[in-house]
Amino acid sequence: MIGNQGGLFGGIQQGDQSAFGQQQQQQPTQSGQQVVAEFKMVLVGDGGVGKTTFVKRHLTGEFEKKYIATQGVEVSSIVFFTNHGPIRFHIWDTAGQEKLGGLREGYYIGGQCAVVMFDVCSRITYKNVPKWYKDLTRICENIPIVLVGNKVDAKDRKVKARQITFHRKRNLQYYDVSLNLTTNSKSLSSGS
Ligand SMILES: Nc1nc2c(ncn2[C@@H]2O[C@H](COP(=O)(O)OP(=O)(O)O)[C@@H](O)[C@H]2O)c(=O)[nH]1
Ligand SMILES: [Mg+2]
Repeated sequence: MIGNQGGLFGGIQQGDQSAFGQQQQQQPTQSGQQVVAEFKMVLVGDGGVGKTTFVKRHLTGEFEKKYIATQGVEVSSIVFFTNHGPIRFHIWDTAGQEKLGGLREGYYIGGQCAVVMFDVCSRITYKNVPKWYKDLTRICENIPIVLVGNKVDAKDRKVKARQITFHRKRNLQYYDVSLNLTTNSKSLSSGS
């Protein structure tokens, strides 16, 4: 547990832009280091593409998970130790509402960075990327976004590398990844 009971998460409300902002008092990490920055990161993309797996994949270090019932959202706070010092990301993941259509505004509000994910084995999930991007940027106008094609370990890849062009138009970074722990493939966090 990170010692932020009632702190960062206690006062979250829809539209509360400052809930994760750098101006908030930052809680130290378990090892007592002061985090140098914290950010709300939102995960978007069709159901089944691997968003929740992405979160689970990063739960090896320091983290705290909170379910916000009113939003139907799971927020995992994960500290990444970088050259600039410890940075905490509050990663927002849906509880499956994306399968029913769009997400509520509150999911996006205050988002400071985002991952738009699709599954390279499912063409429809790539086809829906512009829709997710539009929903996201309608509310988060100018935030860093990475496009991620997941499941590159799978044998029946449907969306070929040359077909992935959306990021070029929008000037986004693109990563081909596998979040599958059983394969020793590329990892999003290492960016390799
Ligand atoms: N083969 C493969 N399966 C994956 C990978 N990442 C996630 N999955 C599987 O895809 C399914 C959906 O993943 P989940 O994280 O629940 O997707 P979400 O609906 O976007 O949160 C699960 O059965 C995962 O185990 C991957 O990199 N490779
Ligand atoms: Mg999920």
